[in-house]
Amino acid sequence: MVSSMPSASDLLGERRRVLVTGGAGFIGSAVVRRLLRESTVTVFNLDKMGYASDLSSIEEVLNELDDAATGRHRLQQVELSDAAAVEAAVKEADPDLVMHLAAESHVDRSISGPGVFIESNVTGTYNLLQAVRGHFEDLRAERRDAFRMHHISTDEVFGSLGSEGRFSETTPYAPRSPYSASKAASDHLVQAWHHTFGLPVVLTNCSNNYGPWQFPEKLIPVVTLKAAVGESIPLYGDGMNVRDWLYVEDHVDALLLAACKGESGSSYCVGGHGERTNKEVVQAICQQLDQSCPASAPHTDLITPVTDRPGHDRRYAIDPTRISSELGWSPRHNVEQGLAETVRWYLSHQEWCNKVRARAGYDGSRLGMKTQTNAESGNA
Ligand code: NAD
Ligand code: TDX
Repeated sequence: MVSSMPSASDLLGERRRVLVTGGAGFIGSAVVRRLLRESTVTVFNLDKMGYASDLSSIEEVLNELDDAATGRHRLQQVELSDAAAVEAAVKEADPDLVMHLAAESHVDRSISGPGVFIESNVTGTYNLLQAVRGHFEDLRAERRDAFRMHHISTDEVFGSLGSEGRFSETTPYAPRSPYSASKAASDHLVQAWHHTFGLPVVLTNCSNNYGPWQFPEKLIPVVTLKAAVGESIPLYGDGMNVRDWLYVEDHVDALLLAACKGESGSSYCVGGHGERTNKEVVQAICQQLDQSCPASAPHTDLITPVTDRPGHDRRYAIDPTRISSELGWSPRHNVEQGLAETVRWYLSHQEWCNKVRARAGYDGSRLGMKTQTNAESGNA
């Protein structure tokens, strides 16, 4: 670890109780692991335990730590669209800090079935804001001063870039998928609760994360797992769409800094100067597989251009100047190292991938080509 990144314990200071929503998901579980390893706070993990949820990584950490750590992780299986359940969970957690990561997160699924994105990301965030606002207003003065609600969002709220420019905190919102529109709506709700009700909030908008324990439906795990078994690798459109890749642990660094040191009412853009075309990412994975599991033909032969994602954003890129200069954040992994580690991890955790895919009833096939209508989703 670089010396400039303080430990979670140093950052949290006097805060003893942290409510993490979505703590059974990819990024949320990385936050929970860090809090358990690097501090003695009690973590309330509010998650509906949906298709992308899994607690194996947290259980591994609890097994490494002493018995007392087990009591520091409290799962609250709660659906955010249930206002009464959310209110009860916030009361039980009695948090000094809320880190709100729970959301439906896969763009392709938001095309096939947008309804759950509105329920979870918009209504869910509204219910959480109302419950947290009630909690904040009841806090004693000394806890109120340090209290923050940190809303974790995405660069996709800013829309699609051409070949030039980068998103920053002043970029106008222009979401273009059901997922990004639902996240943009939640960002606006969070800002409104700050301005109207005085709730102390911090927002972060991050670029594409990658790393271990991601539900295998997104680009890097999908490509690695398909290439490993010789299946064709679906590359959407011309493969020249650009994403700004950030290793998940670097995102956790940024989240802890923003949650604990960020200025109330502010937002911070997070990205690691990791711009790559999808084609470059896929080719790099194939080259690594050529070395670690050589086949009769190069793995790049498996790359298959497929029909583009509807409304596919062309390019995302983040200017992280603000979080770097104000909070001292910088990424600790470059894409080459991080990607190589991640590919090795998926190759050695294929059993876990098979388990979570089977539990979710997901066979790895293409998502997001057919839009669900009201009649199909039961809203007619
Ligand atoms: P994920 O899909 O892996 O995990 C999300 C978790 O939230 C799941 O465990 C799920 O069960 C839970 N959840 C969803 N809806 C819920 C509801 N209604 N009630 C309770 N729990 C619910 O997602 P992730 O990749 O870990 O993303 C976490 C957050 O970070 C999201 O808010 C996402 O928008 C944001 N984000 C993700 C990325 C990325 O590249 N993955 C980048 C930037 C921002
Ligand atoms: O099989 C695939 N083939 C392919 O070409 C898949 C799954 C994806 N793609 C392309 C689409 C995108 O241009 O790869 C790129 C990355 O796709 P995803 O992994 O689905 O991520 P993206 O749509 O960019 O969104 C991600 O980053 C921002 C997360 O899922 C969001 O939660 C986050 O907010």
